[in-house]
Amino acid sequence: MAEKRTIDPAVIEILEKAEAEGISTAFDRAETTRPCPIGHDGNCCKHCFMGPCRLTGKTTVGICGATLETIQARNLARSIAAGAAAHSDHGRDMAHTLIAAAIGEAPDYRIKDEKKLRGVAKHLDVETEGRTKEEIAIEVGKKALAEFGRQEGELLYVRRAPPKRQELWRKLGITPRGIDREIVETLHRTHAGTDQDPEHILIHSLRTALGDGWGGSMLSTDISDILFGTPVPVAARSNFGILREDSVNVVVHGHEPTLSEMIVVAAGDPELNEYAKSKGAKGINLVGICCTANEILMRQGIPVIGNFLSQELAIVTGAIDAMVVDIQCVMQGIQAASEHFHTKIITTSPKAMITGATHIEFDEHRALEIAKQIIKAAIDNFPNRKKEKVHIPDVVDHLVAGFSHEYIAYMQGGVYRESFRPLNDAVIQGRIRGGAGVVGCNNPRVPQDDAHIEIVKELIRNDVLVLTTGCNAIACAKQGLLTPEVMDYAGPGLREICQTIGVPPVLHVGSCVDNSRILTILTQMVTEGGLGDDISDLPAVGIAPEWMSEKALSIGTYFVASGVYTIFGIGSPVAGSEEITRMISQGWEEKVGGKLEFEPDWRKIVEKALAHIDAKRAALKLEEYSPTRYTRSTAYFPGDYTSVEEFKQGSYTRSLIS
Ligand code: NFS
Ligand code: SF4
Repeated sequence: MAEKRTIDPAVIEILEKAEAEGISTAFDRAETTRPCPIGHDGNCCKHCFMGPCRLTGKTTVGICGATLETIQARNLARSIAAGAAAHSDHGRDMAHTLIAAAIGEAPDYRIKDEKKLRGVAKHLDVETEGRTKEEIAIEVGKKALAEFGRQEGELLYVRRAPPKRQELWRKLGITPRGIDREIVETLHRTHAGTDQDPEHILIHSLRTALGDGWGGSMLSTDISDILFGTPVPVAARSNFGILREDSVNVVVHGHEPTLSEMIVVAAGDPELNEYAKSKGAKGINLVGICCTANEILMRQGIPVIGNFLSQELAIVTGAIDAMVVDIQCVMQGIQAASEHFHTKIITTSPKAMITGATHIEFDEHRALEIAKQIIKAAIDNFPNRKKEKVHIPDVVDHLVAGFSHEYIAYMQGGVYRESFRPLNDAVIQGRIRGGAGVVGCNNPRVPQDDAHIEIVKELIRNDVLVLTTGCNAIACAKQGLLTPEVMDYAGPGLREICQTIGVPPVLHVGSCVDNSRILTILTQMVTEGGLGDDISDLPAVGIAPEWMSEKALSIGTYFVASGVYTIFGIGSPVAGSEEITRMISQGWEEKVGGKLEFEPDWRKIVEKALAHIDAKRAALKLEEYSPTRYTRSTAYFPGDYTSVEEFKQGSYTRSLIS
C-alpha cells in the first residue's frame, strides 16, 4: 500500500508507522477526500453570492450569464495572481530586510555579497561610484520596494530579458507596470461583472505572472544573494536518516531565508550547544523541508529531510523536537500530527499562524535573539521526547547543490573568461540536446517523487541538461541524482560535457523563487549567441511533474510568457473547457512563443519535451541530434535499468564496465 504512495523508501517506512499508530497524513486524506469533479475541472464559480454557480449538464451559464469559458479564465487568472502574490510578498520582505540591515536596524544581518549588490544596483539604475555598500544597499532596497508599488512605466528588470522579447511584450501590451498593480488588476478584472472576455482575462495573466518572474521572484533571489551570499557548489546530505536520536532535532520549514539563516547561526552557538548537553542531548541537529531548506542548503549545506509530502511524516518519526515554520506550503496537518508526539510546532511569521501551535514572532530587528529563543524552546522540549515512540529510517543520500547562474557562468571559464560559450557550443553540436527546467511540488494524487525522478532520469539519458528547483530538486537529492556519479547515466554527449566542466547533469539552482535564475540562464544563452535571438528559439522546456500550488501556476505562466513550452503533470485546472485549453496552449504559443499544457502521463511529458527540443533544434538549423554520435564506448552508454535502486546505485553501468 505505502509503496503505491511514494517511491521514497524512508517515507514508506514512516507511512507504515503512521498507519500503525493511527495518525492521519495527507496521503490518507487524499484517498478519503476525492476531488469535487466540478471544481476539479474549473467548472464552478464562487465569485459572487448569487452563486456558487456550477456549470454542469443543462446549466451552461452562471446566474449573471457568465459563460463556462469566462468562469474558467477567471478561476485560472485568480490562481496565477495568488501565486504571483505569494512569491512577490516574499520578495518585498527581503527588500525590507536589506534596508534594515544597511541602516543598522537589523544588526544581525550584513551585506555578504558586495559584488552581487553592485550588479543588482546597475540593473536598478542605482549609482555605485564612490558610495559605501550600505549607501548602495539602502537605495537598492528602496528601488526594489518601488517596483512592487510602481504605478506606471515598466518594471526595471524587464530590461534583463532579450531585446526581442521585451519588444514582443511591449507590442502585446503585457510588460508589467508594477508587481502589485498587476495582481490587484487581476482581482479587479475577475470580480463579478468586470472583465468577461476570457482571452482578455488570460492575456492579463501573462502580465501578472511576468511581474512575478521578472519582478518579485527575481528581486527576491537577488536580495537573498546580497544578504546571504550567492550560492556556489556545496556538498550535503538528504532524507530522514539525517535525523539524530542523540541530538535536539530542529526542522525549519517554509520559504524565507531570513529566519532560517539566523537559526543556522543559533544552532551553532556554543552556549546553546552546552545547554543542549545539559538536557542530555549531544548537540543541535538542524535540518530543512521545502524551500526554506533549499535556501539554506544552497548557501550553507544544511541537510534537507524531504519535500512537501514529507512534512507530516517528519513528525511521525517522533524525533523532532521543534518544527519551525514561516510561510507557504506548510500543511495545517502538521499541528494534528504533532499532538501525537512531543513535537512543538513554532509559527514565526506575522502573516501565518496555526491554531494550537506556539507562535514566536520573528522580527528582523532582533533576529538572532529570536532565533536563539526558538532553539532554546526546542532544547527545552528534548527531554519530553519518548524514546519508544522514535523511529528514524536509515536512509541518507548525498548531493551537490549551489548552482547559481553566476556559478554556472564561472564554471565555464573561470573568473576571467566566464561565459556560456561551452554550453552553447555543446548544444549547437548536439552533445547536449537541449535544456529542461524541472521544478515544482509533490501532490498526493500521484505517487510521491515518481514522476519527478522518472522524468529527470529520462531527460539526462537523452542528453538533456536538467536545471532543478523546489521540491523536484529535493526529490532528486533524495534519489542521489544531484551527484557527479549520476553522469554515468547521462547520455554520452551530456556526460562528456559534465565531465569536462565538472558538474552533475542535474543542477540544483535553488528554491522556487529561484526559478528566476532559470530565466537569467536562458537569457544568458540567448546573449551568448548561436541559438537564436529570443528565449523562444532555444531548445528548452519547463516541466512541473507533480504540481499542486498556485505558485507553480504563476511560474509556469511566466515561463510561457518568456517563450518556454511548459508542461505540467497531474491534470488540468481548466479541463472543463476545450476552448480555454486551446487558448493557453496554441493561443498563447501564437502570441508569445511558449505554451502551457497539462499531461498526467510522465512518459508523454518526456516525449513531448524531446519532440519540442528537436523541433527547436531543427528550426535553428542545428545538427540533428543523434544519441550515438558521441558514444565512445558501450561501457558509458546508459542502458535500461529495472529499478530506481539500480539506477541510483549504478549497478547497471558497473556491471557493464566490470
Ligand atoms: Ni514551490 Fe517551494 Fe515545494 Fe511546490 Fe511548495 S515548497 S515554493 S510550491 S510544494 S515546489
Ligand atoms: Fe455565478 Fe456569475 Fe456570481 Fe460567478 S459571478 S457565482 S457565475 S452569478
